[in-house]
Amino acid sequence: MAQKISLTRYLVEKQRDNNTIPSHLRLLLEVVARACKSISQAVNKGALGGVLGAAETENIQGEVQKKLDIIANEVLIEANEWGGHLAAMASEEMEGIYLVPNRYPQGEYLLLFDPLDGSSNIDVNVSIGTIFSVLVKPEGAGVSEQDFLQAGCKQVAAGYCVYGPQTTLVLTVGDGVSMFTLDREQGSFVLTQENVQIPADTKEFAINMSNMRHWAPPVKRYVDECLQGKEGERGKDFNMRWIASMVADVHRILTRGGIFMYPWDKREPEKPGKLRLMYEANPMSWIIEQAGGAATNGKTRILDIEPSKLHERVSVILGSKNEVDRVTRYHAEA
Ligand code: P6P
Repeated sequence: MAQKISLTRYLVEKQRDNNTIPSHLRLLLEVVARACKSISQAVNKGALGGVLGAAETENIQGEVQKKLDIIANEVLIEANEWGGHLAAMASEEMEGIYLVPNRYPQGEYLLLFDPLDGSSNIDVNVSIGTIFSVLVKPEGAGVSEQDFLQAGCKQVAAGYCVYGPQTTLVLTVGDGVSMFTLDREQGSFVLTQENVQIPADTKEFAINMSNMRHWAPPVKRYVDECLQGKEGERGKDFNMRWIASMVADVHRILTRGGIFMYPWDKREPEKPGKLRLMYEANPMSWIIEQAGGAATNGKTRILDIEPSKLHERVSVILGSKNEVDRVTRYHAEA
């Protein structure tokens, strides 16, 4: 039986191989993974842990927070603030950045996260997840929100942990995508897939169809062609999935291909999209690109977008490269 490679061994060997992962980054990733294990435990308790349902608070997006949103956020803050690897953190659940308290050493990295993405699925026992992104703090004294406003191509690590039938951590540090499955008996993440590759073509699309009447014409054109099946322009039938949990939809696409779309729509025309650039679209887009896929906002490569606000939103089209290229081309032709 093949020897089990733990996440710790994987990261140590990456650090040993020409320092692909500097020691402080390795510590950061191990701490985040440990926090994800704690979140997984809390999620798995469900009603037994008294953690379901809404808290009496709203986040910066004006969304009612779930108790587990707050728990997951606190777990990530408490796990990461003491290690000396971070200067500050930013979260979907916090309006401003969180500075590492002065009683702890300050590090060179910035950690951004959506502590529990897809939280509308928590109470109905459908997969949810944690998304994280790591940037390097620019030179200079102190740290401010401005330091976080870096394009996604500047990330040094990105990943997510999906809390589903398995708890799986997916990670890239810029040399491909690896997957680690939580071995609950050992209490550690074990390498279960390396060099993940997304098929360039697919027959499966993911979008919330109830918004169809609000879409821009290029998106409607693409989905209509998928629905026409083999009698139509595409000459093949398509399947549709929508889990309403980006982490779960992206994990399926990494595993068997597909295209995920949460595009701009005319319900709130001033908003570029629903999903957040810094801690949802950027980490997921890097992972998708590292696995041979593509990610645009319909017009621009998501990783090239220069952010102007910490919580800014973006239109997301990502997954199998040939399909994303097609939707992007339809936007250019519109
Ligand atoms: P809708 C979850 O709230 C989320 O941010 C993503 O994880 C998911 O893809 C999307 O929103 C679902 O949105 O409008 O279909 O409920």
